[in-house]
Amino acid sequence: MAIRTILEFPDPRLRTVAEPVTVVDDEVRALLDDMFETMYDAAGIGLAATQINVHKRIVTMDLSEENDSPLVFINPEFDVMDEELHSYKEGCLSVPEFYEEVSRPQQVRIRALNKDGDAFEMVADELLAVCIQHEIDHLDGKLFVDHISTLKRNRIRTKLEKKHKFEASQR
Ligand code: QAP
Ligand code: CO
Repeated sequence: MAIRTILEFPDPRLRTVAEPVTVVDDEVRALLDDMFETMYDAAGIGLAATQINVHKRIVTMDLSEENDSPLVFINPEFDVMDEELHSYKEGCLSVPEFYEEVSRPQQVRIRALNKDGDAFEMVADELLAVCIQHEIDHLDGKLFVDHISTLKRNRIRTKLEKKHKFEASQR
């Protein structure tokens, strides 16, 4: 198991569209272990493989306080069940320290494969609905900042670019 580096906005690699997983094998399960280790280490509730520069359609999540309820979504898809939009102040491990309101459909039906490669479906609302839509966005090369104003997005880009330059100068 290993903690992987999380890419940060505006890294262009976050714009890669991820490929579907064809077989859920031990290599995928080893990647899932690294994703959970990386997500828990960073105190995240959701991580898409895209964020660790692996362009496969894999998402890990744990919405529990105790970090004892790991969820795996391989090749996840969703249908909107309730068109009504709900706004949530979102964050992202790839956009550290920035949080903005994003509106998304409040109820979705998720279809995915589990870590054994078996298909499952679940109806999601509240935080799970927000999180799966946010993570599927990552697999499609999108970020929550794409849902806010250009002005706000550009401010965040400038601040993170400054932080990255500073971090590079300290190495
Ligand atoms: C995506 O986000 C999400 O800025 C998961 O300094 C966000 O785990 C789903 C995090 C909102 C639903 C609602 C962000 C940790 C974690 C930060 C995360 C930070 C430390 C974000
Ligand atoms: Co994110």
